[in-house]
Parts: sequence; C-alpha cells; structure tokens
Amino acid sequence: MAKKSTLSFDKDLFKRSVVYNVKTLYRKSMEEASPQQIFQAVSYAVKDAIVDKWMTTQEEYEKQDPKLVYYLSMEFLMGRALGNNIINLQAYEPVKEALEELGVDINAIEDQEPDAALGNGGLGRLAACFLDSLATLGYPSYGCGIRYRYGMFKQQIRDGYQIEVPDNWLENGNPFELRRPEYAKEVKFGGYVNVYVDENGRSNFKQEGYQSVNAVPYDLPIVGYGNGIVNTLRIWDAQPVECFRLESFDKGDYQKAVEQENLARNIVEVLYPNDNHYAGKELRLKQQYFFISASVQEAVAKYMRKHGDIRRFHEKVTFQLNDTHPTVAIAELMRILMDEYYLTWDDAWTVTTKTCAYTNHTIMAEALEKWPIELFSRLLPRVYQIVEEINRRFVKEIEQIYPGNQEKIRKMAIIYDGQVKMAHLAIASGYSVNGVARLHTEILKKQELRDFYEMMPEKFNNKTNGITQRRFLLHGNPLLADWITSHIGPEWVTDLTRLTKLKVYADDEKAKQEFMNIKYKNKIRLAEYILEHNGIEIDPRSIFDVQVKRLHEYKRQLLNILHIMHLYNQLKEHPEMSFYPRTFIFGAKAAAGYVNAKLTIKLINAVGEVINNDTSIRGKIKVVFIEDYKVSNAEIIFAASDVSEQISTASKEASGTGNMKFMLNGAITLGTMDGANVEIVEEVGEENAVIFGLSSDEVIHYENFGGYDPMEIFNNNSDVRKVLMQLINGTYSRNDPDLFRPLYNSLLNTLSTAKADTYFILKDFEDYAEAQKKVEEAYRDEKGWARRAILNVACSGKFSSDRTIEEYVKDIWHLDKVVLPSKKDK
Ligand code: T68
Repeated sequence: MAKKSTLSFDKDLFKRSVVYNVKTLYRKSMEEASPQQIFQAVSYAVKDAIVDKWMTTQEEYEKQDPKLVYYLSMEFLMGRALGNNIINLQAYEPVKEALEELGVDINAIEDQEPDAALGNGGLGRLAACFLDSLATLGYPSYGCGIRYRYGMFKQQIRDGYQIEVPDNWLENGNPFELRRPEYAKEVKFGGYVNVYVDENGRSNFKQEGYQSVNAVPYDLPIVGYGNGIVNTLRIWDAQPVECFRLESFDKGDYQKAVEQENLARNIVEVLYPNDNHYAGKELRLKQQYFFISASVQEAVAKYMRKHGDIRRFHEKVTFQLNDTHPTVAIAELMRILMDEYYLTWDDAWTVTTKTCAYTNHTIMAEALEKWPIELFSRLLPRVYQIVEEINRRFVKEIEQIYPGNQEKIRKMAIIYDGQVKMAHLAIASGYSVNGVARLHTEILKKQELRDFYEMMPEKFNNKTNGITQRRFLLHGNPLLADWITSHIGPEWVTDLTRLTKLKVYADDEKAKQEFMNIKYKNKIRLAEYILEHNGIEIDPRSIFDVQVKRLHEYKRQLLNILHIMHLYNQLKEHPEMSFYPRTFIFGAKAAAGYVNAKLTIKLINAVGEVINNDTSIRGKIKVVFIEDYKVSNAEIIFAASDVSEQISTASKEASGTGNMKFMLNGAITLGTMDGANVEIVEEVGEENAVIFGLSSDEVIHYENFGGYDPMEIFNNNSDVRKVLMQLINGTYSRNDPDLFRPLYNSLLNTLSTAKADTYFILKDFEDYAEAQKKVEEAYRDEKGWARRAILNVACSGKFSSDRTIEEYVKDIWHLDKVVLPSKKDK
C-alpha cells in the first residue's frame, strides 16, 4: 500500500504561517520568540489547517443529518493537543521538518503545552480515547463537559510528601479552543416550583425565585486520523447572567446579583480530585446540573433547528452517561420535553428511555452517588419533582413484578432512606447498562446490580474498554511505531488487529534484537527524564518494573512497596545472592484528603531514600517516584516499561486501561485476574504474562464471610512479619517511628474492632513475591523475554478503543458512519 496521504499539507505555507503568527502575535522574529511563543504560533498554524476540515465535517453532518451520540462526561483527560492533532492530520513528519528548517525542535515545542488535565484517571482518559476513535471512525459525535478553570492539581514531592499545586492550565490561553457565545444557555438553580393552569386546562410548572448562570460553550476540535473528519468537544464555562445592576439601590437585587456572580465564579472553578470516591459536595451537584442542563438544552435546540417532531428525538440523538455523574440528564430531558414542549409524561418517558444509556465504572460502594433529598430538592426543585415521579412509577412496577416484596423496594428504589440513588435512576430510565470489562459486567449482573439484572436483563451488556493507538503508540513510541510499520505496513494505525501479523517475528532473532534495542532506547529516554526531573540516576539495563496509576488502596501500591522492602531485606541478608538489577518506578496522584494514600506516597519515597543511598547493594535496586504523573509523561513511561504492575485486589478494578497501554508497548503484565487483565491474558496466553493472587470469586467469598484473619499470616510468615515491623520501628522513618503506623494498622489492626487488610495485601503477598521471582527468571532469558514482549504487542489488537467504539455503535448507539464526499472515491 502506498504511504497514506500527507497531500493536503503544504510545508512552505505552514512555515510562512508560523513565522507570520510569531510576528503578529508577539511582534517578534523566530530568533527572538520564546519556546512558549513558538508553541502558540505553531498551534495557531495547525488550527488553521484544522478549521477548514472542521467546517466541512460539520456542513456534511448538516447535509446528511445522521444520528448523533453525545458523550456526557464530567471528565475528559485530553493531555496535550498539538502533537496529537499533527499526528491525526498525518502531518507529523513534514511539520517536524518544517520546524527543523526554522531551527526549532518539535519535542521542545510540544513540551511547552500544558496537559489539559480535565479528569482524574481512567474514566476521564477513556472519554478522551473514545473521542479520538469516534472521529477516526467517522461517527458524528459530541463530547460534552466542563471547562474547569483549574484541572487536576499538579503534584510536587517535598520531603517525600505530596503537595498539591493548582493547575492554571489556561494561563497562556488555549490556542485550539473556540468560544461560542452564540450558543450560551441559561441554567437555573434553587427557588421553588409554581403550577399555573392555562386556558387549555393544562398544568404549567414554573421554577421561580431561582438563581441562574449563563453557560458559555468552548469548542475544541477532535481530529480524526487521516479521514478529514473533525468532531467537537464542547466544554462549558460559567458566566454571571447580567440582569441586575450591581449599583442598584434595591437591596434584594444587589444581594441576588452578588450571589449570582459568586455562583458563576465558583461553579467551574475546579475539578474534584477524587477518583472512585463519592464526597457528596453541594458544588459537585451544581457542576453536574450546570453542564448537563446546558448540553441537553443545546441538543434539543439543535434537533429542533432541523426537525419538527420532538417525539422522534431519540431517532437522531443518543446520550451516553459516563458513570452516574451526568445522570440528571434523564430528569432534565423529561423536564424540557414536558415543560417546554408540552409532551405528556408517557410521551416524554418514551423519548427519554430511548435516548439515555449508562456506563458503570466501579462496583466500589464508596463511589456510588447518593444525594440527600434535602440538598437535591433544594438545588433542583423541578428536577426533583420529576425524579420523585420516576421513582413512584418504578416502585409500582417493582410491586407488580414482586408483589409484597418490600426487600426489593428497599434495595431497588431510586429514592430511599432520604437519598436519591443516581445509579438506580440511570438503570431504571436508560435503555442500556454496560460494564467496562467482561469480569466487571459479570460481577455487576451477579452481585452489585443483581436485582436490576433479574428485572431487566435485556438492558445489560459488556463493553470492554480500549485505548487509542494513535496517542499511545504512534505518538508516544515513534521508534516502535516505525519498526512495526516497516514490518507489517501502516494499517495498524486504524486497525489494531493487524498487529497479529507481528507474531511471526517473535521467533525471528534479528527482529527480537531490533525490538529490544528500541526498548533500550526508550529506557534511556525515560532515564533521562527521571534524571532531569528527580535527580536520580537509573540503569537502563535494569528491569523497569512500573506501577503508574491513581493511588488507591484497592490498586495496592502498598503491596508493591512492601515487596520491595522484602527484596531489600533479602539482599542485605544474602549480599551474594543472585539478583538481576531492578528499577521500581511509581507514579501516582492521591486525592488531597485521602490520608492512607498520601502516606503510601511518603512510604515509597522513604523506602527509595534508604535503598537508593545504600551503596552496599551496589545499585541493584532503585526506587523512583515520578512526580506529577500525567498523560504527557505517561506516553514516555509506557514506551520504556518492561513489567506492567496490575495488582489490584481481584474484583475491584472495573477494567483498567493502563494495563492495555503497557501491553501495546511490549511490557509484560504482572497482575491479578482482575478487570481487563483477564482478557489480556486470554489474548496473549498465560505463559506470556505473570499472574498471581486470589481470584475475584475467592475475594468475594471471603468478603461475604466477614473477611480473613491477617494475623495468621503475620504469625506464620517471617518475611511478612519483618517488613511489617519495619513499618513501625523507624527503619524508614528514623525520626518518627510511628509515622507509618496507620498503614501497619490498616493491615493488622490489632487494637480496634475495625476490619483489617480489606484489600488482601498480606493474603496475596507470598504469591506476589513468587510471581516477582518468575519475572526475574524470565528476564534473565533475554531472547525468551523479547519473544514474550513481541507477543504482547502482537496480541494487543483487541484493546483498541476503535474496537470498543464499534461495539457501542453496533449494540447501543446505532450510528451510521459519515464519509466525506472528497474521501468517498479513494
Ligand atoms: C475507572 N474509574 C476505573 N473513576 O477504576 C477503571 N470516580 O477500572 C476503569 O478502567 C476506568 O474507570 C475506565 O472505565 C475512574 O477512573 C474516576 O475517575 C472517578 C471520578 C469521579 C468520581 C468517581
């Protein structure tokens, strides 16, 4: 096949455009401009190239009038846009050359861009990967979210502790965004509902005495790979509504004007930095309704600009709810259909239940959203009335199916015990409920959502997550990307299943050598990053064993570091033991209020401090904590990894997506049978991964019988006992031996009656240590390792978000692909 087109890219025009932008934006020559200024100038030049395609795409959508999906999400963890946009325009090489000719290094320019960190972790990054795949596959879609003034905090490590620093990502402006004030919407909070009967005898519900804000959209282009399609991510900013004059002498007006200003200022101020945890904050519910009301209003308005009959809305629109965070969309759509388009309840319900679909991302009880009635009804009085009526009818339905069964109502009602349960609302009112990996969906059906599954099995389906290979291989690992293309051609970029063709190279000596050389170069690149950012020197020939993800007890970074303490003990006891040098690399942000998570970061750094400075072990173990783990440095980390740590307590990690990014880059999974690890092992074969630990059935079984007794392990396993004692005897906290006692207590809890080791860390310890030995042995066999690594890449095809999106389209959204006229005959 001929190399895909870079036809539309005119290098000279681009160079002129960059120089011109530097001049008109900053009155500077290229030589005078700062790297940040050049970044801005380059970005505007790239945006120019995008805008034409953006307009053409949207015109074509207007013409063809296809069905649209709105991906509603509180989070879009986009990372940097420049490199990704150039890649998807298929212009990376010419842009790189053009910049070289201007005396500029493309990497240095890309490094000027702040990450758009409008998300916490997996859920937000999944949304970003989905947008990339939707555009690349040519599906008409919008992402709808919030333009947070401050995204995920920046992490600094001081004295081993995490410090949170505000992320002022808009400081230098965002060159790719487009403000669209013409699509602003008013969003109302509070007040009360009055009912007016009109001349037709119809009841009209009116919210009065409310406060409101103006939602102003900013559009970001989502460039499809090589197909000319540009979709839109629409993020909403809040502005005060100007209807009162601040200088007014009327005290009531003045008071209200100030309050409305504050509301607008606060609402989009900051992303809540919790993942897999519900905090129940009033402002969070305000954020949810703010972006949902604006998005639903606009979706309805857009539909009505072209169509006459709102009763057929669902034929042209579908809403995918990314977890329960956007679930008020259900009641908001009902409200608009009934109060603004005068549909009956039944008609509005028919439309709504055919429009909304829900994705579940967790089974952890602490993450489930339950809003107190008092708060919910005070903030959203009309929406609450509607939720009450949905609940009343749903409870009636339960009673009909299970007459006299109060237990069912207690467990399934949407409003119960003073709370509004958002997952129940989403399941009762949506046409689809999906989990994010096969095991996760099975657990939902059999355990967490069992009653719902029994009542409406047809709604339940699985959509195993995926990741975009454009960012996490083509952009993040150019050396490997080129190597793959030179062996099997470039089609993998839009069809990742093609990677299976690499299997033959797993037994080809030359290929294995080349593959390992590339890994080595990527390890040098990461070592340089770490030296620059952490001041720690690491050996690129050592095994890079990596755990990067949010810090959470269920993800068990604690298991990893306890094992490192154990390895170090062994080395100290047996200095001559055979030992392959290992570099353990961590990266993780902890929610600001999550005490044990933050203490785990301190422990990792404290252990690193001791081990890295102990010359007696001659550098055989290094422990590195990478500060401020985020999408942009993740790309470098995945490319350089040998071992992918996916060690969550079985049944707790819904899917995981980092696991897929490591695999795609040729790391070997060291993991439990949890989330998508199960499917990774199924694809690559158990012999090409290292699996350990309790199964999810075993974990769930223990949980149902009140846990297990970690004391037994403490008493019988001297290795475990030794590391646990080191947590409380000052080995890693000389000045404060009690520093890590909370972690010790979480594992043993000898004093209180609280449950101990609820994440089965000690239970899995021995098995994990055995698995780590297998890793070391396997790595010693260099050719065997290369074989496994290549097979991991070759078998990762299933985990493209392109596959995931095609499944959503086929089973849930039922969209048609749009092909641009200019591309049809190619
Ligand atoms: C993650 N969830 C899952 N939640 O933990 C992970 N939560 O297994 C899965 O692969 C991923 O979703 C994608 O499906 C999250 O990332 C959050 O970030 C979050 C944010 C706010 C509130 C609750």
